[in-house]
Amino acid sequence: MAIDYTERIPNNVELASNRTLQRALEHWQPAFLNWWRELGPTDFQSSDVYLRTAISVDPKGWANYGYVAMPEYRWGIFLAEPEADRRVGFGDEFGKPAWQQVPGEHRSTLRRLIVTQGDTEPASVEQQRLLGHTAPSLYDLRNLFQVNVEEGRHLWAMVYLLHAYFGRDGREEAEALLSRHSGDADNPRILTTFNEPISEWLSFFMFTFFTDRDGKFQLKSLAESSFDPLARTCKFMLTEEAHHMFVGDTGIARVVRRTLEVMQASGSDDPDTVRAAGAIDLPTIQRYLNFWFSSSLDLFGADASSNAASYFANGIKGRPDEKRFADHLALGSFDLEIPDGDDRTRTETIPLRNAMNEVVRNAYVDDCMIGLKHWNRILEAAGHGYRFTLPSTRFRRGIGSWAGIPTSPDGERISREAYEAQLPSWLPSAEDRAFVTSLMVPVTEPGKMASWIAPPDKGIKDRPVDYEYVRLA
Ligand code: BYC
Ligand code: FE
Ligand code: FE
Repeated sequence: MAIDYTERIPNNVELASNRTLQRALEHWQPAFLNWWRELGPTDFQSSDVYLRTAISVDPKGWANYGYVAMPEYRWGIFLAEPEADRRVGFGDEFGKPAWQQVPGEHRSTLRRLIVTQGDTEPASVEQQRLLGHTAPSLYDLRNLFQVNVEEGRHLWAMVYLLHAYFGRDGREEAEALLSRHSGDADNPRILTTFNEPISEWLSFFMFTFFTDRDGKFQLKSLAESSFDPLARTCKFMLTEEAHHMFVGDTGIARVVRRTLEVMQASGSDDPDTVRAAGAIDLPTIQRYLNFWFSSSLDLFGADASSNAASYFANGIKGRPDEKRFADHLALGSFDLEIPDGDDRTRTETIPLRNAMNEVVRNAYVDDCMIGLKHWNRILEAAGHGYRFTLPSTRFRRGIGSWAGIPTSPDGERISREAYEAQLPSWLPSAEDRAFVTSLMVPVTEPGKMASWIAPPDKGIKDRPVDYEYVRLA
């Protein structure tokens, strides 16, 4: 399963043995590169960036590190090793052989899921395209570009499936993935979160923590798919995803550490004093967290979903780490707390399969708590009393039973008037955004950090923090 780097499109799928597919992908390749130049990171295209590139799909030691100019990054097609005699792991077809081709009856569903997954990848690159100009350090600039090139590769992963398994409509969908654009009024990206602007680095860290983590859970669900090429593609994508969440987790931790330093130096935790010292006050960080967490919750879909039930029944999309569940048929039931009347909630019992989105969302919330505890431990160790909290999954929802239902961040139902009056204090205000944006000045001297963020504990791949991670051209 070595990756062939002598080909125009590096791959481990023996692309050279399928001329038609190879030609179709080589035709898409210049369109991708045009998209990268026009909607990928602005400028920096001739800078040398210390990037990792996949060289094998072996879970240990799959990456090579070295300086690369981004347009020369070797985007390619890498699938995890096949599993011998792989079987359908859940749903009505449990135990039958996994599918090496797309079953006709599931073709449009699979295509839709692959397109939705594929759409998020270039969307995130578009959202982040201006951030290079305000990176708080060369270390961070390198991490941004690492995330961007890998999201570009994730697009390749889905485009490969569309071209290889969905014929002409697959090729059309692959083109459409380059023509929808994040935030475009006429032709936006499919999922709401991927149309939100990411114009400063606090949002970037929140996004990589909360939204890339949705990526982790969705990819884990798709890695269970009976459609084996999809499962193998997603398995390998997950190995790249871990770094994206690391960037978010440690990024926020460093912001918190810097804020603590500033508060200790001035002896005050008054937000104005913190801001005057060029750091971000803790309540503002909480408001950004509220925004990106609640937006990312919607990415799991509706809490009661007949789509989710049929994905599961048909073996198309499973639960993350499906093997850890005892019952792969999931014929039980699930209690949902849903709004009732104007001010109450009630419990509704629905078939477990219809609640799969909620099951996965709950696992995601638990995973988010790990980061929260990490940041709170930093506050605690510094003897500070402030604690970050995750808002309730009912708060500010746009999808599912709680969509449009006014609640406080702790999930209490409140009147619409009270909600609208308080929402500006729960989410970043225009003033918060203007302040955070005002801090975004580029720092390009190796090892130096912007005023609002502490240095990382260590560099990348055993390099020192003051390594020249990007050689600016
Ligand atoms: N925004 O029955 P439901 C990543 C629609 S992130 C707008 O639950 P479905 C990454 C939905 O389309 C991972 N619309 O729907 C991260 C449906 O519409 P229709 C991305 C939404 O489709 C960072 C209706 O509401 N991967 O990789 O079964 C950087 C009813 O809902 C939204 C995937 O998403 C929304 N948030 O489930 C880079 C995996 N949510 O059909 C990358 C593939 C729902 O009634 N996608 N709707 O018109 C899926 O598995 C499913 O499409 C979803 C939604 C779980 C997203
Ligand atoms: Fe991705
Ligand atoms: Fe990612």
